[in-house]
Amino acid sequence: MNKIIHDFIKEIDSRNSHEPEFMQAVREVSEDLIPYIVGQKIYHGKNILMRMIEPERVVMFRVNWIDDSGEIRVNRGYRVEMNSAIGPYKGGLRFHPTVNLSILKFLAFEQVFKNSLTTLPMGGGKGGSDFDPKNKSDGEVMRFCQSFMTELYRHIGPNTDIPAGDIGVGGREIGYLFGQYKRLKNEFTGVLTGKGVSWGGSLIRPEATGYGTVYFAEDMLNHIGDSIKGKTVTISGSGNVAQYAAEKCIHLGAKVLTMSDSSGYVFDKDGIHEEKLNYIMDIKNNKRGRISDYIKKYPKAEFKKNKTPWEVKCEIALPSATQNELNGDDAKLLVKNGCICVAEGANMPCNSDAIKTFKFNKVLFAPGKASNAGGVAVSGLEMAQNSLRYSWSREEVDEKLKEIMIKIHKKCLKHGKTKDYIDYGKGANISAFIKVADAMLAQGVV
Ligand code: NDP
Ligand code: 2IT
Repeated sequence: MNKIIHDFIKEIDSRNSHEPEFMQAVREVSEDLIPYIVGQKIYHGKNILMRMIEPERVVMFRVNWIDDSGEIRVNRGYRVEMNSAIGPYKGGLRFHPTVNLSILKFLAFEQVFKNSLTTLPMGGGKGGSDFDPKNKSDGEVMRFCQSFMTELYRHIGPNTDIPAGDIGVGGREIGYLFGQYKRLKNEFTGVLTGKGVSWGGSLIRPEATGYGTVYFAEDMLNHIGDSIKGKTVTISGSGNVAQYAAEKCIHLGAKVLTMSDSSGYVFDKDGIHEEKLNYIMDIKNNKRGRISDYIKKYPKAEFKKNKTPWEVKCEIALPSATQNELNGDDAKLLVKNGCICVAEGANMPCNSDAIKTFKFNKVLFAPGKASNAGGVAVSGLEMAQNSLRYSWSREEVDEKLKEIMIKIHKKCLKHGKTKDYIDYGKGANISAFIKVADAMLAQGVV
């Protein structure tokens, strides 16, 4: 078996060796899937995984825009349309200076599996740009978004490809992107999700990824007769996912000890309670400031410059910032300090060594494609509401989100349960694969 996996990875690597994040995601999935596929007559010998690894289409384009000083700027835009077997391409847009094809292909590949797990009819895609929205004026962000959409609009549509937010793309950016799409097409459709509630957005969409991650952690703990209530939690990031993960932890009676950004983390041993979290939301969302501003208002807390939160003793860790932000040494420290549960709010935040450490030590570990699927799931519910020309209440959407997270948990159990451990990664990969592979087989070699 190891040889089959090795040869397969070697072949994929020969085509994608310059794409380390993409190869990392492919390797993790292949190690779970190849042993499964080999034992299944209907999938074996059909090159099905190879077909899933190759994007159906990638578009790359120039994005010119003019900054406030009148200078012409050039960025690169992308959309990776990975797989449309079970529905139109669906996935976020990331605006961050580190964005490149490797990162977007890894995100699009993971998205295919994640979207399959949600039970909703969505294929997978991802896009974005190396544009950095930090320290840009609203006018600059608007002009960039308009220029980006002026090319992207011809590749997307409410039944073709439906982008949403990700790092650096929140409500403001979705608004500017939607405005430009509507103007170019003269159509008011659900072509993007994460829209404002008064213009086609869904209640609970901003909260969905963070809430869903915590619901999933609670499902894992409930399964072993435990719960989040009273537990200590470390969270990384202080953006959309981290903020609402923190909010749900607080609602469920846990104590949130940390939040972070790319300059370091804050440690508040008294717990980041609701009022403190509101302050963080104001700093990050309205003032577009830094997490270090927290200690100006709460001087009893500490700011650890250029450090990550994993050195803080906790029972639950929710990495919710970015890929590969938690490595093998971090994982060892978390285990040593008594951490029993890790749910990924971000995409691939734990590197391969970290995952191995968690599995070896039988820590409950949820991969992002399962635990952070609540965001895209509510995007799917936003699409459904747009098609119905109707909107559901907060309670209705939250209830549907909870049900979806429970269903994902059950799917992971079905294929991930071993004698004394639940391998949520394997369970998620196999469950997600079956739905996509069956659809691909039914649709022929296309
Ligand atoms: P935001 O842009 O709202 O926030 C990102 C946060 O992560 C910020 O605190 C940011 O800090 C930090 N961060 C970004 N890059 C780095 C880095 N290289 N090192 C350290 N910290 C970093 O993004 P989201 O909260 O939406 O996304 C966070 C993660 O969750 C991503 O992995 C995304 O793919 C994933 N995700 C998002 C979903 C969504 O619905 N938004 C759905 C599912 C997953 P700083 O401000 O300093 O850059
Ligand atoms: O990674 C993700 O799932 C997202 N950024 C959300 C995608 C979406 O279409 O809502």
